[in-house]
Amino acid sequence: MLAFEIAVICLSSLVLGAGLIGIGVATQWHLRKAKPYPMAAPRQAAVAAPRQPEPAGESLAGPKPQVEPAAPAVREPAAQAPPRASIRLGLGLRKTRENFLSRLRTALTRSARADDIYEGLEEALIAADVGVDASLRLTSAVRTKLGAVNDPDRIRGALKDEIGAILEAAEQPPGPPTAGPFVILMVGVNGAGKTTTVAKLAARFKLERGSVIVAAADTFRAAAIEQLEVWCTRAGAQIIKHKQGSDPAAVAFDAVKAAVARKADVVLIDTAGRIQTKTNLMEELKKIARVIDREIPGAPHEAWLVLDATTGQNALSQAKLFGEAVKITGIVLAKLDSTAKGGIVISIAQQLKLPVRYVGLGEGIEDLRPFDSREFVDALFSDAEEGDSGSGRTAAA
Ligand SMILES: Nc1nc2c(ncn2[C@@H]2O[C@H](COP(=O)(O)OP(=O)(O)OP(=O)(O)O)[C@@H](O)[C@H]2O)c(=O)[nH]1
Ligand SMILES: [Mg+2]
Repeated sequence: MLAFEIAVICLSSLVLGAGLIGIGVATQWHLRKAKPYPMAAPRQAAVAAPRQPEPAGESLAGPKPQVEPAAPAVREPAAQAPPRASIRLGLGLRKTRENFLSRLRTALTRSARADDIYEGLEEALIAADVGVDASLRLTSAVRTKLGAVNDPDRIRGALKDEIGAILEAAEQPPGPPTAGPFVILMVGVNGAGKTTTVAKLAARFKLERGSVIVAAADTFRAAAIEQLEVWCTRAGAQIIKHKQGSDPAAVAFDAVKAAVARKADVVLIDTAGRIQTKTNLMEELKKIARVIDREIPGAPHEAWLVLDATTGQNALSQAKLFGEAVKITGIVLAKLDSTAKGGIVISIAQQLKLPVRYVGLGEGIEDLRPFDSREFVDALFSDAEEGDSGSGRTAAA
C-alpha cells in the first residue's frame, strides 16, 4: 500500500513538474513574440519641444519676440546623433560614382572605335549632370591629348586629370579672418539647404574661428526661426531674431551690430528661400547687403549661394540671377549625398568660375566638408566598394 502511495505521489509530482515546465515554455514564447525587435532610432524628432528664448537670442531692437509653442510646421533638424566624424566624401558620392562609373565602363569597353568611345564618354558625363558644354569640352580635351590612342585606362586617366584641373580652380577656402566680425550672407532658393548649412557652418566656425552669431533673417516662412533656434543650440551659436514677418534687413543689421558689440568672430545670415526670378525678393537681398555694409564697411565679406545638388542644371541659372542681386563669392553644394548627378560640381566650376566652398553630405550638423578637388576626383573614380580608398585625404576635415 505504501509503495502504491509513493508511486502515486511520484507520478503526480512528475505530471505537475511537466505541467509547470510547459507553462514556463509557453510564457517565454509568448513574451518573445510580444517583444519588439530593437529598432534603429528614428532620424527625425517627432515634435519640437517648446524652448525658452535664450538671452542671446533677444532682438536688439523692438519688442521681445513671441515664440509660439512648437507648431507642427517646424522643419525639425535631423535628430541629434551621438557626435561622430564627418561623413567621408566617398560615401556621400556613392550614388554619383555608381551612376558615373558604370556608364564610363560601358563607354570604354563596348567598342574599340574611338568615335564610339568618346560618344559614350560624353553620355556618361551628361548623365552625371556635368552639362552638355562641359562634357563636350572635357571629351575633346582628352581626345586632343591622346590622339589616336584608345586604350581604356589611358582615356580614363586623362579624363580624371581634365576633371581634376577644372575642379582645382574651384577649390578655394573662405577668406581669412577679418579684424572685426567676418560676415557671410547665405542665399538660395526655397529648400536648397540654407538653414541646415548655416547650422553646419556655425558649428565648424565655432571650432575654427571663435564665437558665432547667427541672424534669423528668414522672417517669412512659418517656424523658420524656431528651426534655426534648435540648430543654434546644437551648434553652440548665438542667435539674433525678430518676430516672424519683420524686416529681414533689420535682423541682419541687429546681428552685425551685436557682433561688433560682443566682439564675435563670425556672423552667418540665414535668409528666406526665394525664387531667383522674383524681383522684389531680390531687392530685399540687396537691402540686407546694404544695411550690413552701413554697420561694417565692406561686409558682407562673403555671399554664398546654397545650391541643391539634386536640382541639376537649374543651379546655373540660379547662380546667374542671384549674382545680379548680390555679389556671390562662393557656392555651397548641399545634398550631394542625395543625388546620382554630383557631376554638377564640374559644371559649376567650369561655367560659373565660382569657388565651391563646401559640400553638404547629409542632414547632420557634421555632414559638411570643405571642397577638396583631389578628394572629389579620387572619390568619383574610385573603384573600391566604399569609394573612399582612392584618396589619402579623407580624414574628417
Ligand atoms: N541629404 C541631405 N539633406 C540635406 C542636406 N542639407 C539640407 N538637407 C535637407 O534639406 C531640407 C531643407 O533644408 P533647409 O536647410 O531647411 O533648407 P532651406 O534652404 O533653409 O529652406 P527654406 O528656408 O525653406 O528656403 C531639410 O530636410 C534638410 O534636412 C544635405 O547636405 N544632405
Ligand atoms: Mg531656411
